Amino acid sequence: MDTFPADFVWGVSTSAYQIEGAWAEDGKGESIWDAFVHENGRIANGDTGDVACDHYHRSLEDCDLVAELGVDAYRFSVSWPRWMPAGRGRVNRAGRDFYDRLVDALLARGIAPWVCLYHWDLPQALQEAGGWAARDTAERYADYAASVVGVLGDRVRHVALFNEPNTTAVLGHLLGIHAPGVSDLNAFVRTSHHLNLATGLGLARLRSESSALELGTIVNLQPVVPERDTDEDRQAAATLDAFWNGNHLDPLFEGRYPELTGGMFESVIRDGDLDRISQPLDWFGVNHYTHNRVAADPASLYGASLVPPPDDVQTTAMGWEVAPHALFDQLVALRARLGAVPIFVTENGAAFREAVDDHGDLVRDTKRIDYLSRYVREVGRARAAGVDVRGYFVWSLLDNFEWHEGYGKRFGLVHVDYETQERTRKASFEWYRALVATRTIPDPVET
Ligand code: IFM
Repeated sequence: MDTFPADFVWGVSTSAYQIEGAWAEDGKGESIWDAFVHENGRIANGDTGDVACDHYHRSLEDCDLVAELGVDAYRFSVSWPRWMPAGRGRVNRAGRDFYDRLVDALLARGIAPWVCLYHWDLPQALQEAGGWAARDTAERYADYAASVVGVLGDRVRHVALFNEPNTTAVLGHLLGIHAPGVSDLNAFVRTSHHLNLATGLGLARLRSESSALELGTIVNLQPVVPERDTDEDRQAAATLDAFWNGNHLDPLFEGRYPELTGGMFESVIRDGDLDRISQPLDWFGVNHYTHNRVAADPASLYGASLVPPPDDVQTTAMGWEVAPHALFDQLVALRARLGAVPIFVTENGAAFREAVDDHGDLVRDTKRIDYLSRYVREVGRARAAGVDVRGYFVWSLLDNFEWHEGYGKRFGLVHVDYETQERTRKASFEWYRALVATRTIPDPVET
């Protein structure tokens, strides 16, 4: 179970806004994240992604790091406003060329580029026209997707339509802690549906452009666990599960919304939408970090509140419980839902407090190695149990801008000094390199 076959895909993931910087350079349009981070009080420590890891200017150096890791694949996202500044119409040549060069640089190093078309940075111009709450944004997305694939599709095989539509819907439109900072049930419902619709419209459009593409999409899936064995807590868990997981899984794979939330969508679904959404996928991506404990809470929106893990349970710097078995449970549960669609774990990783040592040559991130070893082992266990998991991507290559948490939370295999932009490999980088080279989970004590 600790050894994986030669064709299992090992990778690392990043996203445009979290690493690129160059937020207003070379004709790039403003994104909702650019606008959001420049509002006072939105982001911890007043951080912004204006510079981030300066990847826009250092992409070749970063491709060298990916090559040194020896991974098979690198998943990055295209910034919609860098590609198409107004969200529609004119393509920004400099932005297009940046991604064109990135793809070539990866291929030249023997790394398969996995392109994600949307990792949360909607063009601000489209937000001003209604954002995801407006149906038209789904149509604009399909045009943008076709534009990217029209340029990169001759060299890229794996394309992800979305990264975590559920995070955009819940954190961005219900809780208001992510861009565009909206907290409104109606906007949430419309956004959720239009993100699903955009997935379906995008899939249909890209299929009509090319039959060589492997098209998939990615949802952040965290099992929801009732805190107590009571009807109330079980109901609370089922409701949160529908809001977080089901609202994006069920329409895709079953052509319907979950029973517990379905009523909310009646006013926004148009005839034929559920057929438009439930297009066949070539693969499905799971981003997974933890599970959530919940208790009934009639005063809260979903009738459920998150319960912190018990004191004796290990948590990451995000406060997320380290619960590797939840990944196994998640993958096994997905098998029944997805049928024959292969699964890739497109994100898994952890932020821990750590420091570059005195010599500045390595970050001894033993907790991350332990976390990754335990989670990868669960992937092996799921495969042994018959789940068709074909790859695993660590989040993330570099420490980066962790959304409303700013730069304080470091997920990278590579430490980034944000003052100097110096990259320092962590012990987990060496550990992952050994895993990829041998296809076998290394013994953590040897690293
Ligand atoms: O950093 C994020 C990423 O952008 C999406 N998935 C979860 C990660 C950790 O929070």
